[in-house]
Amino acid sequence: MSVLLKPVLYSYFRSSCSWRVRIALALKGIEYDLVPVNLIKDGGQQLGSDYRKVNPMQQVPALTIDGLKLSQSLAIIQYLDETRPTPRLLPQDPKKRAQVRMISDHIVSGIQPLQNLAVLKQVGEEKMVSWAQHYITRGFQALEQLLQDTAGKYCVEDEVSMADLCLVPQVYNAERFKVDLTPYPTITRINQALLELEAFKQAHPSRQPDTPPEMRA
Ligand SMILES: N[C@@H](CCC(=O)N[C@@H](CS)C(=O)NCC(=O)O)C(=O)O
Repeated sequence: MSVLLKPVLYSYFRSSCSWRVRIALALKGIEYDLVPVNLIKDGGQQLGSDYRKVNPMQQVPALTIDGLKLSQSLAIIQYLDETRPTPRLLPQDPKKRAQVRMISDHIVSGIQPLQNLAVLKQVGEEKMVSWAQHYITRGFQALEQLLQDTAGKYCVEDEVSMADLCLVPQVYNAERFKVDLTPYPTITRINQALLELEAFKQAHPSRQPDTPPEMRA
């Protein structure tokens, strides 16, 4: 029965983790309903008891689909790819697939968690920006180097992959924290190429149902 219901994505317009999943849904042409979870309003709607039932970790995104309740953006993207394989987001070739996972994990485990809202709150207002800049810079220096071995038009050769879904939102975060991107020409080039694609435009924070009017494009 539940398989017939439309998927529901719990998302915040500016959340990079939600954005990864929105791109996957757009690329695969999967229709869904969106439930906005405002990470700032009311002290953070992700922290409320209702949302805790959806994702006990109190983070977005979460996706209900095929009778499942999933959190963790990479688990969601990989489930979508295994059940709705067109277009593929993980290459068939194990070597390329390993590179896609390496870059995805590099961003998702090695950079983003260090500038997550809950972490920045602990770091404190005064040090927040320099902290985020430090870890994004450290991660981007390594990423720029990794991409020398893997990149074509996109992160891994010329097919859009899960790694690209992680890259674009992370660059957006870097720009928000005013990280100088000039030392990363490969990251910048790939980001620009991806932002030209319709699915990336549709999933952009400036075009979400919960985007505030002043941030709409
Ligand atoms: N590993 C998780 C991370 C999720 C995550 O960090 N979500 C952020 C937004 S991008 C969040 O909900 N933060 C809320 C908070 O820190 O209170 C994933 O990939 O889905």
